[in-house]
Amino acid sequence: MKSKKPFVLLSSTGLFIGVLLMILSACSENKEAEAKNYLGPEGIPVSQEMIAELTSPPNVPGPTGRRKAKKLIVNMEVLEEEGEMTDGVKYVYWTFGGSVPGSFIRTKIGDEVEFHLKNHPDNKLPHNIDLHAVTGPGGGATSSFVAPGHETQFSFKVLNPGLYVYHCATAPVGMHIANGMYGLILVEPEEGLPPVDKEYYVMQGDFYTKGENGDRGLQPFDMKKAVDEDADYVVFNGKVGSLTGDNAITANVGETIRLYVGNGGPNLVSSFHVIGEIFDVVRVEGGDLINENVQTTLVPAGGAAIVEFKVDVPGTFILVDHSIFRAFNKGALGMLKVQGEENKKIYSGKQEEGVYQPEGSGIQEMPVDKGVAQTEETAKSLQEKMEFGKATYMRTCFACHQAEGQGIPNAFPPLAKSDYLNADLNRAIDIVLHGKTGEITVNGEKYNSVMTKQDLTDEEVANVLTYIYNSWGNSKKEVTTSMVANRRNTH
Ligand code: HEC
Ligand SMILES: [Cu+2]
Repeated sequence: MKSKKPFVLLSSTGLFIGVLLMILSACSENKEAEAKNYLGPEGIPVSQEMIAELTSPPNVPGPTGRRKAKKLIVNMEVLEEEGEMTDGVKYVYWTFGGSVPGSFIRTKIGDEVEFHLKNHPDNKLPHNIDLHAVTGPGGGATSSFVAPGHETQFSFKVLNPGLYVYHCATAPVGMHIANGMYGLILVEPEEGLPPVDKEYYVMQGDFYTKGENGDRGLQPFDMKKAVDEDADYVVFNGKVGSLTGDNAITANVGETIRLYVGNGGPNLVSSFHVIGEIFDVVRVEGGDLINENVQTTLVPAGGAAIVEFKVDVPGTFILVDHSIFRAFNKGALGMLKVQGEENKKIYSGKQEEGVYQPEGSGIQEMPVDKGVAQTEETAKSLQEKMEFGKATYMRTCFACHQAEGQGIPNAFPPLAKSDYLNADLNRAIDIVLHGKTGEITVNGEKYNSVMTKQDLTDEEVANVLTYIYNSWGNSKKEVTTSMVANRRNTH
């Protein structure tokens, strides 16, 4: 509901007037100002150094207000951690700063950001970061690639105001994003955004699990469903219920709210809507364009929007992706709880909290347990072994050794045309059964890393190795279940 016209200072207009005044007053101003107007944001000088405040969702760091551009140090740590998608459903999230979405970064136009990306030593995979607010190749991705136990550093100057997505861009990119590696970085205009009473950070993401929605236990990522865009969960802030019940965001009647809404995807576009509210202002796609009096705004995958509204009456307002099955059946539902005096003129009703959650928190009852299945049958022909082996590979080995067995330089050795693999079949079986540490040389390149023990049945090991040996130019050996059982019992 609208109270007053939002005041908007288009920074380009401001700049234009600034330039005009400069010309009229016929120079003699200080050199800094001249450089700035001549070069645009690139010329904005930075004073002092400052450590960026980073917040986890739904919190947002304090406004930059009227502060000058600074050298802003961002310390971001990548953590791979098990978390809960919903009651009884576990998922291993890959995160920027330990949360999904990752820590919110708030900058001001002209800031020189010195970005430190740390990959925790307990992590299994290399990562990097592509910030859409960066002007430069890969948005920082190539400069920030970092292996577990290492740290990288790069800098950039923020030149364009707006709300931007950042995400991991390490291959397979879709998988890193699907596991939660995204967040928002805000670049405030010189004069700052107009003040509001409450600001919150909400980011949508779609998740793909081996089991169906609600299947219990630790659910691995499902590549096939991700490729097919067949999401099991569509959620705000990383999990079902992150913004409902006690986790709801709050406000008081009469306050103005600003939501920084992002969409990490990887696949789905969000039709963002707040049930019972009208956005007084939408900063469309997080840019300079302002739309007013909007019911639902599109937030593209890898994009954002800023929505602002005043709350006039108390009650629970439901945040949804208005592709509505996602809200009621897959988790894309949050709550804004507003307290205060009723205003019968604006709304007369009879209100019921939670009225919009008739089907619970996004979990549908699934009568049969499909948790296991899949590899229970026994493969008979070589072709079947290849098929089952490929499924195991895509589920278990693929994250490190990559889709075509090509590996990742300096991190994961190739399985394609691997001289190490082809030289000794029993050794390969042992590696899959027990893991591997210490230096090895594969195709002339040295690796000294850790492959954890893979929790697979003898048949799964036989099938996955048969698949690998019969793919990508390897030596076409067939591995049987009894060969694996024999190694397991004797080594
Ligand atoms: C978490 C990452 C990771 C996963 C998952 C993983 N590996 Fe590995 N793998 C490695 C690393 C790292 C090495 C090298 C270990 C070393 O340096 O001693 C390796 C080495 C190997 C080797 C020997 C080197 C070569 O290139 O021939 C084989 C064979 C192998 N892995 C097979 C598999 C199979 C099969 C799977 C799935 C069942 C799998 N790995 C899952 C990380 C992984
Ligand atoms: Cu990553």
